[in-house]
Amino acid sequence: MARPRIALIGAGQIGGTLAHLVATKELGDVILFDIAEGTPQGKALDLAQCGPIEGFDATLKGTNSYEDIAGADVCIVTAGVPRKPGMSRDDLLGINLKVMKSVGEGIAKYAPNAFVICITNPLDAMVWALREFSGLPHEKVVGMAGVLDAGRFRHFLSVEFNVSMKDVTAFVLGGHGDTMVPLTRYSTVAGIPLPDLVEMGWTTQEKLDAIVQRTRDGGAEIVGLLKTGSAFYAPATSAIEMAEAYLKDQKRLLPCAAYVKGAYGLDGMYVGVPTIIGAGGIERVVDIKLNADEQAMLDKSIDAVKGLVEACKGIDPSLA
Ligand code: A3D
Repeated sequence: MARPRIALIGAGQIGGTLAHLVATKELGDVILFDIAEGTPQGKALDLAQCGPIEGFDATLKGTNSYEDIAGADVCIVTAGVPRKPGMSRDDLLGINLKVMKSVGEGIAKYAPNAFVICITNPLDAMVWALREFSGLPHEKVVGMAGVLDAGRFRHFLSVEFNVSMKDVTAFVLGGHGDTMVPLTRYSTVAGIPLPDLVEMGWTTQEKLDAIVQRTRDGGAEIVGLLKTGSAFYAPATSAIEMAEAYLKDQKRLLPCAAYVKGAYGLDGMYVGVPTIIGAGGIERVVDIKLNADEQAMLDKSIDAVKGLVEACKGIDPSLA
């Protein structure tokens, strides 16, 4: 059987890291696309030369032509601009919306059967716009944010508790922004929920609240340190987990920015929710029970996403 074809639209910091991960994990052959001439070609050649040393079998091709993504099984989209210090994700909306239009049209023409994972910010609005521009089925177009946000939460918790990161699970809902909702009740150390760990004296409510806030600000903390762009290693590895779940039909339960119609009382919008990813793409949106406080936080986050979607419609009337 031929190797899967994985198209990476955007060959910047995340795109290059994605290409390396796809090759080392032997998930398939890589097509690295970018509008910058020479960048995808140079990165693809550099990475291909890791092959004999790392011992992977994968071809890597850099291109400036959408024709080369033809027949891709997975497309991971990072095209656009990242944040600089002092910028919010929402400041990127105008520029990245135009990018989503060209990317969506390219995918529709050359890779209409692909599972598409969007990473470009502001995430929840961009994945919605990308789906609109591409016209692909909703279950095949999804945004990466929850896996990363949960990964950040799990990392901070494992340091606080001095336990293996492998034993920490975490749940994050809502939009990928300041209003994201890390759910402590559904986050655990090997099944013990965080509120119980507070009662057991493993941490205090104040420390837990500070970790929740640090998770919400996790992207900005890295932007502030890097100064020239935003996080790229963990965002890339998070998208790879989703791509692998699709390619290997793993039926993983992963938090993603998925199209939600019915669940959580929503009437068709993209927002971060727990999902099952398998060969069908987003096979199920998991509608967990929220208490009044959690629902209020989610409602606030949903309102923030709706505001961004309306702003997109204002910029590009074809989306209205
Ligand atoms: P960067 O290293 O600048 O790479 C972006 C690439 O996109 C560059 O190589 C550009 O040349 C290319 N590009 C620009 N316009 C187009 C176009 N029309 N078609 C094709 N390629 C184009 O950025 P990055 O890789 O660090 O980040 C990429 C995106 O991911 C940004 O929007 C970030 O804000 C976003 N991001 C999201 C998360 C989430 O958790 C959702 C995390 C980190 C970054």
